Amino acid sequence: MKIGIYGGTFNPPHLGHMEAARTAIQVLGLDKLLLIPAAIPPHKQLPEITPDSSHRLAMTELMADTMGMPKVVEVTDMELKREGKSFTADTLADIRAQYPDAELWLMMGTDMFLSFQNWYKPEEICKLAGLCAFGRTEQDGEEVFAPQREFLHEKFGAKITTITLPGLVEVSSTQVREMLEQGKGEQYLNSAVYGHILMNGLYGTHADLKQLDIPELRACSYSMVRQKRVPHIRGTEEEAIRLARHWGADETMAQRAAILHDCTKYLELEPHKAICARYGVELDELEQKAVKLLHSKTGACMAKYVFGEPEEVYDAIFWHTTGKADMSLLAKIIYMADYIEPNRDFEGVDEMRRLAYSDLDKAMLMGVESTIEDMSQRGYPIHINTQQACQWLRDHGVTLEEGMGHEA
Ligand code: DGI
Ligand code: FE
Ligand code: FE
Repeated sequence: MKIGIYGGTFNPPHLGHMEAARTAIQVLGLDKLLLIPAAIPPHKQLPEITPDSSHRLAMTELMADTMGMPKVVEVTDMELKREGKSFTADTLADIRAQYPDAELWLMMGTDMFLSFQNWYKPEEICKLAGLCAFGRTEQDGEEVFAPQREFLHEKFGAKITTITLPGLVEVSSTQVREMLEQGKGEQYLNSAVYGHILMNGLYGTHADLKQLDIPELRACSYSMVRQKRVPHIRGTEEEAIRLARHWGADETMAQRAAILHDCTKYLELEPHKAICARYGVELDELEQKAVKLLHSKTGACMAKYVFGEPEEVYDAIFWHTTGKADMSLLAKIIYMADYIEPNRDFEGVDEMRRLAYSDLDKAMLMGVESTIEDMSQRGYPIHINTQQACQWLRDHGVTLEEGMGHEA
């Protein structure tokens, strides 16, 4: 097993880090890459604007999640937990103890590689791991690296490999921090990382969360969810805009509701309950225990109270999971967009897509009936609002023609 070790302050983690990580996995053929946010780096003081280490850990996790390789890329808080100065020699000893037979590779940038002899216990590091230095360009690589490689090999018996990062994102964390303070720098960050920074006002950003533009709102939403859900949220956004345009609803409200509709999807039961209690959302017996029914309510609360969205957006998000009797046009659009967005794939989805653009209420009935059928098959209780959504449509003369596998 080959393990890469990539430490740093990740202050903040940016696209350059991600690219280095990706390239290392590929070039070295790593089975695992450990990203290790450092507590206090031995070689420098952290700048004053540095956020709490829990934020650096959270942002590094968001970056790792964005890479979409959960079995390979792992973030560890071992250095943060250890406290005090983070010495690589200690970290490597811990990793070695955990993986006695693994081949370890320590990743570092050019500067670190060129001053390696001044590190704490360099000979010990070389006994535990190979050194993987990444340079910016081919030329800068060989000319500078070759003598140092020879020197470290002679002095410490270092095993060294150098990789060049072809399209390296030319930016440092220092530059990113400076840009963030001036309200820029978004293009050097993963969207979710940028959202985490905005939501917590890190690095001197003073974004008014109630006045965010669309890219900022997306970033905030993505920072709250697992990154594998982002394509679904993006698809729902596109579908909601199309449906709003088609049916004459407010496109911007539809778009913003869709962006936020699942933003609390990964909260645990307790935080859901806390948000509902705080904003006065009462929960019935089923909702008290069915965590899947809560994200629409807490997502609506976030939209209204954190992001300042209007009542219509709150309402559309609030009802997107169960539906209800007599829904607003915007609520129907969000409900359907969630159901038929381009990433959805289930039996009957094409028929539902056709209906959504020809007869919205029929599409709603088909959606609600499919949910009821699906829940029944799994033995889950049908929420009263789901039942009432269905009943209301039928009471208002909505039917599904025969021959579609649904009763009229
Ligand atoms: O959040 P999404 O996955 O995009 O979609 P959604 O908001 O429609 O949530 C779907 C989940 O909600 C799914 O796990 C089933 C659950 N659900 C929807 N209606 C009912 C329900 N669960 C129960 N028990 N009863 C319902 O009526
Ligand atoms: Fe949802
Ligand atoms: Fe959804």
